[in-house]
Amino acid sequence: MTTVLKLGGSVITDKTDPETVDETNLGRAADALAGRTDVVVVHGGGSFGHHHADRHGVSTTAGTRDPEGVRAIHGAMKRLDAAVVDALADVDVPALPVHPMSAAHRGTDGSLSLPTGQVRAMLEEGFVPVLHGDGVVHAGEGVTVLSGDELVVALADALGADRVGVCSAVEGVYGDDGAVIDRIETFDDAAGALGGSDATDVSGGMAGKVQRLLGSAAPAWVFGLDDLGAFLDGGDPGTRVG
Ligand code: IP8
Repeated sequence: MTTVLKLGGSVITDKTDPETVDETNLGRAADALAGRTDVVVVHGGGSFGHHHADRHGVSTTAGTRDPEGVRAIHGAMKRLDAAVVDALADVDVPALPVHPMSAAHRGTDGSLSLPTGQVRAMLEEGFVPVLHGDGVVHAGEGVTVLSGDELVVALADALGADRVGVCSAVEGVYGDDGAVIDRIETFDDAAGALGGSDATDVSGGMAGKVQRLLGSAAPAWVFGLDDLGAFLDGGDPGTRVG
């Protein structure tokens, strides 16, 4: 059984402080992953990617042709990826970095082309690939942002994954009444309750997340860090999307 898991940038970094890892949360996430090899990990940008993307006016649709800006975004994401790989290595997870910008591209319509043969081969050889939100070359735009949410869906579909998990800074998707919604099957189920994100987030916050996850062939769950172990054990925590 293959699981694609996103560790939200808000979980593993301090989003209010540029390029700061939340070591406690990252350690907790790594502990939950200890002993597992049937998982592809993707992490978001948090205080690493989003500040740079915002400063250079780059989003998932608006690009830049400034190579320094692109290197700043990609370089920050590589630093965060190295921190995630190291944290996983510390608990003996056979983690290997995979940098999407080196392989992916978008067409003029924004559609993503993402080779995944290397990810599949890593899994088959017993490694845990660790990908991340990144910059992506985009026909007609230069380089735009490739969010971790888009990556999890593309990976889950390409790999025929059984489950998608999005470990976020909240316990699930909240409804109008402030309670976590058990299940979202259509965007309308939660449209009223889905707001933006508090800190700098160039990829659309919870609304964008839910919209992308609804496009996944595999069922997805949005949950908080306390429930990561339960999710990896096959449980049904937080909000099921799809
Ligand atoms: O936090 C965004 O990934 P996300 C990555 O998953 C960058 O949306 C480069 C801002």
